[in-house]
Amino acid sequence: MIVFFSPRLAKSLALIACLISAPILQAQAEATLAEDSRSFQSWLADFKLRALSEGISAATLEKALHNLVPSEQILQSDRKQPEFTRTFFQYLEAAVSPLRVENGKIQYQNQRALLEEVEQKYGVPGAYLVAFWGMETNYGRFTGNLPIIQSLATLAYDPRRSAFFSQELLAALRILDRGDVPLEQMQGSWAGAMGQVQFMPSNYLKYAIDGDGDGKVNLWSSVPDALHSAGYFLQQLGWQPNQDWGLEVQLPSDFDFALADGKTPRPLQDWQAMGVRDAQGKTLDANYAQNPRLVLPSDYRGPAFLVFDNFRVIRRWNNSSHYAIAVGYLADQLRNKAALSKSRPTDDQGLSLIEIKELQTQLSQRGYAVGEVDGIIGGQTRAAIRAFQQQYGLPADGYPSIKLLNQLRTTPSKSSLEPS
Ligand SMILES: [Ca+2]
Repeated sequence: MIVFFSPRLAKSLALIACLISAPILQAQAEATLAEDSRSFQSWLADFKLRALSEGISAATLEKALHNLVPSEQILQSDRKQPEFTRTFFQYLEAAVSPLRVENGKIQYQNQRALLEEVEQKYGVPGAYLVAFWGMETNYGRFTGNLPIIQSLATLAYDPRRSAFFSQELLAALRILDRGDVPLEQMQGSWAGAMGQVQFMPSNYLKYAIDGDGDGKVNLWSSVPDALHSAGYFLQQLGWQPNQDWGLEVQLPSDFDFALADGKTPRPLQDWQAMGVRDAQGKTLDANYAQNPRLVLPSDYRGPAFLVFDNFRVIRRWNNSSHYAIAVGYLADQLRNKAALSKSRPTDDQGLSLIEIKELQTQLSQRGYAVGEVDGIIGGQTRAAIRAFQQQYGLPADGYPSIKLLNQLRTTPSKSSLEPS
């Protein structure tokens, strides 16, 4: 059973109780609210003991946890499931907007000396550092304004992922204890990501660097600290110097789109033999990384990318292939590389949660294994879509679309094909 902290429910119960003048109900509602806060306070008391035993000073705990109450806003953010999925093009247009490219070019120029210093040290080219910085906080313009200690304490108290967030809360307290940043400045995202490159507290402890040499690691106010930290973090995640993230390629019209699974590395000459060319239609450069994977983030009409090891490094920072393409593409734009060769199709539209569930149900009813009908497009759902497309002679891009859903709706299901 999930114990759900819900002051709003308690408040509405109290309101209903007042309206119908039922003193008993009201007393019960107030009791629930009091119980919620008592159980948070008793959880917090235990947590303080643990933090003390792990070496965090009493003074820091006293200051940081004083008068702390859980935040309902944080719990709601944690439980929110998006109603609509964004397509690759919708995502990319927001993530790599002309304004973000323009501001990125200014930073790429302004921070040149610092970026060269960081590249020398950690092997990560400046354009990528600026791209991460832009993706995470719009070059430090928006680092999040929620108090980190309250967010993490709420999520650590909530049973859902308590162990993970308790560790992050301990790490955040350790950062305060070290004196890197004052409590008032320690603000960030609802999930606890902090500063100009949005590090979680445990990564802050492990990877954040004092880039400006003032003796403190402050990822909010120091750009040198933020960019040195991003460089060191990427190096530790396995960044390959002298290698790009990937590149846009052209596929022949009879290409087997099922090969674009984003997972299977193949020798460069194999892709070449299958007719894969660079976006300008030229032979693949033999200097590219040797065993790239093929990614098709939109449908078969959209752009295709051969991606290298650094693509996987970017996904270790944030495990999303849309994010990884956006970082790589933004870095390319900062270096004045070519824009994408494909533009957004007019019928490009993300599916709603309900439509994805229907898609999964329709596939499942036709004998294609989708796993759980959960409204999430994962590997199994994509494989089921490909199998359906292959059976009906459609390009097997594994891409969930309204068109595909309509095709499924008009395809007889297995049960209706069987003789009654
Ligand atoms: Ca510093």
